[in-house]
Amino acid sequence: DQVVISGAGLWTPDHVVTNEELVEALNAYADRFNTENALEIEAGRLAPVMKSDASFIEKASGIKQRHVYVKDGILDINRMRPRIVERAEGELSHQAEIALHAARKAMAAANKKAADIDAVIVSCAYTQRAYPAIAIEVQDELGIEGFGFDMLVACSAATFALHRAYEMVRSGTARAVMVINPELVSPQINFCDRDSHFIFGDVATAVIVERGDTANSASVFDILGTQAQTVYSNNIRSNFGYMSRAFDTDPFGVDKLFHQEGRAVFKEVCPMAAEHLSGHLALYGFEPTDVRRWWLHQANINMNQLISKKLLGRMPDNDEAPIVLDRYANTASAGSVIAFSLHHEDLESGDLGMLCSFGAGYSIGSLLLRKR
Ligand code: CO8
Repeated sequence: DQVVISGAGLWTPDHVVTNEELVEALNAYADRFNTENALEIEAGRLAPVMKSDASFIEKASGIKQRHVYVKDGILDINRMRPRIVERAEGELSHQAEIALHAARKAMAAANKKAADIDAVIVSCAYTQRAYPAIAIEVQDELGIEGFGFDMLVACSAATFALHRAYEMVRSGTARAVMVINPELVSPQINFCDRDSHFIFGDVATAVIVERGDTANSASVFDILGTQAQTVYSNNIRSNFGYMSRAFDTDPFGVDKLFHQEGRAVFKEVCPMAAEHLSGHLALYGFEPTDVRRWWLHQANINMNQLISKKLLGRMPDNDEAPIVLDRYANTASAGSVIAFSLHHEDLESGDLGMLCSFGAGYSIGSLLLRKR
């Protein structure tokens, strides 16, 4: 009754926004805002818009650029958000479209047809609507019989969905499960805020989880075990939700967008993640030094280095703990799956790997994998 990961798919949006482009737009916006509101700012009744700095961004985060689904509008100082055309109800939704790109790649990698798959989970930081589930739309497009559902766990949406897929296959509910993470997060970024305008990018990832005895792809990983942990924190929040319409506050206010206490998150999450990972390994009689590859959550390079240092007692190299956030930025839950997608084919039979997410919630999720 071994459960395996037999294929992964990665879809990267065509459009790139560099740190320099983002900073130029925010600084032009800040200049205009601060000039137009000089009197109010001077009197202390309005806060100035603070300017950003590309070298700060790279040093503080490791991010050099991000891919976005739609670039138009993001750098327009009269808009400061992507311009995405709403589609009619009969058309394929934006999020289902990017989910499908990744799903088809994962099916090809795992050597699976629609008829081999019994369930679809779409799991990400935001879904573009409440219902019908994006997963059911994707299931229909792919011609998969069975069932689908959406789930939201912010940064740990991908790992927590893989956990559910593992349980579904293990219990016999499904022969194979498609887990998709269409992280279309750019509409939730406050591009006017220097603290967070640089953090995120869009992407879609997908993974096939199936029974070990049906797996027939080039790269198969046994799932040795899954572990999860959540601890409530207000330090990373988005207050956007279906209640906004009823509140007598601005339904588009900045508190409805991603905001965080980045320093506090850094301090609190790093030790939690390191302890979680060593605890997960200890359950199976392994030490951190037994792990050949770490596919870590991609939020901040300094965070990953600190966690790895706590685990290994030294800095890992890019072969042990690949970093993808220089190119992709933080892609909410998909970061560790991007790292897995791009860096798993070289592993040898018996090599151990750890896939792990950590972030908003707080939430931590991990899967201990072994190459067949
Ligand atoms: N340019 C210039 N200066 C800046 C900028 C900027 N862009 N941004 C901040 N500064 C200033 C600050 O204002 C501060 O000034 P002062 O000292 O005068 O107050 C100074 O630089 C130092 O700021 P920080 O202390 O905040 O700088 P840090 O070194 O801590 O770096 C980071 C900031 C990069 C945010 C860092 O704290 C970090 O990465 N923390 C961890 C964050 C994290 O992991 N968050 C989880 C993200 S949530 C997630 O992954 C998924 C959520 C769901 C998706 C949402 C999609 C939209």
